[in-house]
Amino acid sequence: MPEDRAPSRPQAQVEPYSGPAGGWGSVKALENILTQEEVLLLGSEILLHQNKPDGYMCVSCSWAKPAKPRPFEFCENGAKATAWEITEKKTTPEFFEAHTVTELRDWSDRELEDNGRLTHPLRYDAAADTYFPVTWDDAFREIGAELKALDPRSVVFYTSGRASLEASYMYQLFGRLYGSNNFPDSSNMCHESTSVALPEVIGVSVGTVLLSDFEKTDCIFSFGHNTTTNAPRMLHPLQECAQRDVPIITFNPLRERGLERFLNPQNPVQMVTGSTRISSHYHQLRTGGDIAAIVGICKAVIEMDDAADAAGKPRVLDKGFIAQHTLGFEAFAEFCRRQSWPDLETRSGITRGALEETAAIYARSNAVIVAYGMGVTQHRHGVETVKMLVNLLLLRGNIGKPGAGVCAIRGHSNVQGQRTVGISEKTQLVPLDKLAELYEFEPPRWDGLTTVDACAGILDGSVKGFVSLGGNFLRAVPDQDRIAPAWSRLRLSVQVATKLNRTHLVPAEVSFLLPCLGRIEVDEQATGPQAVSMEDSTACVHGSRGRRKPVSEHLLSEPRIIAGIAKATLPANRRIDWDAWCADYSRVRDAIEATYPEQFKDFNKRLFLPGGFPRPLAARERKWSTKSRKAQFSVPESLSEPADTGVFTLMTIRADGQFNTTIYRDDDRFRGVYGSRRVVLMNEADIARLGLVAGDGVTLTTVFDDGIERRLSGLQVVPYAIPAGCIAGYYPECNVLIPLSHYALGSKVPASKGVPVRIAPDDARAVA
Ligand SMILES: Nc1nc2c(c(=O)[nH]1)N[C@H]1C(S)=C(S)[C@@H](COP(=O)(O)OP(=O)(O)OC[C@H]3O[C@@H](n4cnc5c(=O)[nH]c(N)nc54)[C@H](O)[C@@H]3O)O[C@H]1N2
Ligand SMILES: Nc1nc2c(c(=O)[nH]1)N[C@H]1C(S)=C(S)[C@@H](COP(=O)(O)OP(=O)(O)OC[C@H]3O[C@@H](n4cnc5c(=O)[nH]c(N)nc54)[C@H](O)[C@@H]3O)O[C@H]1N2
Ligand SMILES: [Mo]
Repeated sequence: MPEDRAPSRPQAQVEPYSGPAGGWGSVKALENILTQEEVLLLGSEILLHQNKPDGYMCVSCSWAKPAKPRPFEFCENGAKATAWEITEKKTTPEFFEAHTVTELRDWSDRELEDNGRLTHPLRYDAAADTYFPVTWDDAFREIGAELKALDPRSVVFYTSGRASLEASYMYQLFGRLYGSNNFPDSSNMCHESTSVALPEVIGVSVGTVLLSDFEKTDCIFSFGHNTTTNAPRMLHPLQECAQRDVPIITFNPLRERGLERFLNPQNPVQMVTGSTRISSHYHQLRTGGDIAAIVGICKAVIEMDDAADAAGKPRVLDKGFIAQHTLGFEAFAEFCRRQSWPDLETRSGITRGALEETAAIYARSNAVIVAYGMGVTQHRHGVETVKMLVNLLLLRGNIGKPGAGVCAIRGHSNVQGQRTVGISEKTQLVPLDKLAELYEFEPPRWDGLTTVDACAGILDGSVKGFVSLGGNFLRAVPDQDRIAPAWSRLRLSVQVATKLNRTHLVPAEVSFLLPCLGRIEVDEQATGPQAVSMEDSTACVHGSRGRRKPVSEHLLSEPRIIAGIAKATLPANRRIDWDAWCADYSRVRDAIEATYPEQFKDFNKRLFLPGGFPRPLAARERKWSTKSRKAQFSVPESLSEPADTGVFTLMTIRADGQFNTTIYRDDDRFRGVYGSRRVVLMNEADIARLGLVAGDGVTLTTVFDDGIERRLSGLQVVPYAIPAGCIAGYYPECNVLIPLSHYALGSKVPASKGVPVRIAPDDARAVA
């Protein structure tokens, strides 16, 4: 993968951020982005409809949308995402006439997307090395012919988590009618560790809490999520909890600003009276130290219970719940009792005292929520860590009661919903029999490719066609330097997108770039303007209606594009009228309801229910759809990854100025890093020990035993409050360092938060 424009890279300016998250800084940042995207007046009006019943659902994160929204139910980052989508800037055919694809590869990720919305369907021309406009009919015809010539097993249908339930359902149906279960999506790089762990232990694949549980909880744990930047609207319920003196106990190697203090920029009183502390306790654990920390807390709780039992006092554990609802408690309790405190302290980086204090708070709380993000799922032991969080909750019956439960904070705004309506490579998660019955066909029964498998297939040549419903695959995956060259040997690449990104600049033999409507745009079809729907992190489903005039008259909606390709590829099926579905999306919702009658009961009627309608989840009712029909305690196989001397654990994270591979600005305001993303955040003592000083350029080299050298140079050292031995850099710049086979066991989520690396100065002085 060619690097971002390398020469004259600006030095990062470092100015530690002392304000709260939100506040006046937020107001200013919002002004900046609206101006930058040239949408000042219109943008502000549009924003009033964000996350409102009968408005449109934000294209940024998947945090729950309340039934009684605030006057402005959006955050700074949601507004940035809106401005980015409804920008006046355009990437037109004239633009491609003026720039070859080779030339564009020298542009940075930010420059590419900031050039504006794609306006015409395009086909790559190798002789001219650029994209030329093509009619939609020609594009569909040629894509259909290409797909028909390929073996369905060799074609991958990737989805980034933004497409609606309607588009996603049509996409998976089309793929299965074609003969493939290759449906990796961004979830495979994200919360798949959750989707693998939770079904095994509590029988559902998603978190169990509802927004209303935050009103009833009396203790919240937060593990590995940067709420400030990545789900800022969640700071509102957290703030309300903090104001009720609910302990919020955070485990994160970095001190994330919004988890410390928050000032609601929409509350005029607060803007004057000042910010609220969010976390009551903040534990900067070692990266990858979560299992050890959770086992430590569980050990202390179990030993408190042992002591209470011996003294004839009231029990600390919810013995009734454990007996009635769970299996495996004794083995887990024995495991915890056996662990030594010094070992748990070393592995977690947290003192016994702090873990015992946490256990005491847990033990006196009646309803506990555990919330978590990528700091948990993107590790070699990510699946096990999720199971440990469940163990902690099960000890006191904290699942299936008001104010308690698992809160898996998902990423993309509809990534959870896509999995719900059949975007999955795992056949056991898809009602194939039902699809077979409804559409009178025999769906493929083999498990498809995950994202990692798809990359491996691109490398070994077994994947020949790649259709992408959104996303920036080549930039989001690990080992990009290896996968991008192999990608150009693909026969077919079809990219449905809103903006130009790096994946589009690595053409296959036949490449199409198909521009689609964004969610904020009016989606006018034969029966009038259409609504779509999505599912948030709390499994509530919301309708969404675009408001903005489409940026170009040549755009098609995602359902229309999918239908166009489907019609050109598949024989007619009397049970599916693609045109009728496109004319009226409520018919697609009827089809979703027919496929999932319990989950989507009265789908069309409930589409715009304020707050969304919750999908029924068995675990919320203390019904366990696990193999044993009980909630399952589990014993971890390992407490942490072994660390060799001189090897650092690199986490690759998001800055405030980005949405995944979309870079709005080269700043990370809350971490105080401005003007460059080519930095590595390091502990001061480590910097001194390596003989470095702040501002030095360093090279990171991955320590991985597969004979492949992975290195990244020109990273500027920034001293930061992070535990010794742990460092942080930005995604996607650091993805070249992540080996494809370094992933979470069980889920294959790339272990992007636990990459073993060595550090050397750029001038190659040897460093011990
Ligand atoms: N504005 C904005 N919003 C977004 C996104 C965005 O890029 N920008 N992306 C969206 C997507 S797809 C997703 S998945 C989410 C991602 O949201 P997050 O889950 O917050 O993802 P990251 O930014 O990668 O940050 C991971 C956090 O985990 C911490 N961490 C790292 N390693 C460990 C560890 O070993 N243990 C613990 N306890 N903590 C650790 C890091 O310090 C950091 O605070 O956000 C979504 N929302
Ligand atoms: N090192 C490292 N790697 C990571 C991560 C990490 O933390 N560290 N995080 C992982 C995670 S959690 C995720 S979710 C993935 C994200 O991976 P992806 O979902 O593949 O990437 P995005 O950057 O979200 O995709 C951005 C592109 O989507 C297109 N787009 C935007 N809106 C729309 C739309 O409405 N429709 C269509 N069709 N296209 C649209 C635009 O063209 C834009 O360029 O990255 C993963 N990669
Ligand atoms: Mo994600």
